[in-house]
Amino acid sequence: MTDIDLLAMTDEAPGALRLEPVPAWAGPKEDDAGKDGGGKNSTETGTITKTRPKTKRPNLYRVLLLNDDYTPMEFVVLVLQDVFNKSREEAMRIMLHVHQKGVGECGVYPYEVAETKVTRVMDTARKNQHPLQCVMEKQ
Ligand code: TYC
Repeated sequence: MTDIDLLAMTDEAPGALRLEPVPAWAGPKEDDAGKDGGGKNSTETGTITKTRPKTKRPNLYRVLLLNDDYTPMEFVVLVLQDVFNKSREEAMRIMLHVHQKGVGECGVYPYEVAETKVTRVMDTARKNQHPLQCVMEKQ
């Protein structure tokens, strides 16, 4: 895949910076030009470029915890505090939600951040021999 293909696939929104060539006919008027006037005897050469603010929204992923019958509630609360930086109260609320509903959201992050958090949860659960499951889904 070429860079052009990748560019075409990018989901852009207002705000980001992007350099775009401006055709000669769309360039500055004589009044706007540099100190030589930019008129028909102008010595200015080169491509005129203009910046336009653009932002790229990152693709976001929800990180979800799944309920099971064996992982201790306290372990889930500690994971939520440690991996997802939740307060004790918020961690308790999320854990109870997952316990009662079967699934619950721990946070929404760009792809690589979400992936790292899922890995951290799964690694710590496995090390402690708990069946806790954590998944991510595109928002
Ligand atoms: N259901 C578990 C229990 O009763 C607690 C639990 C909550 C497990 C949330 C996993 O994602 C989970 N010990």
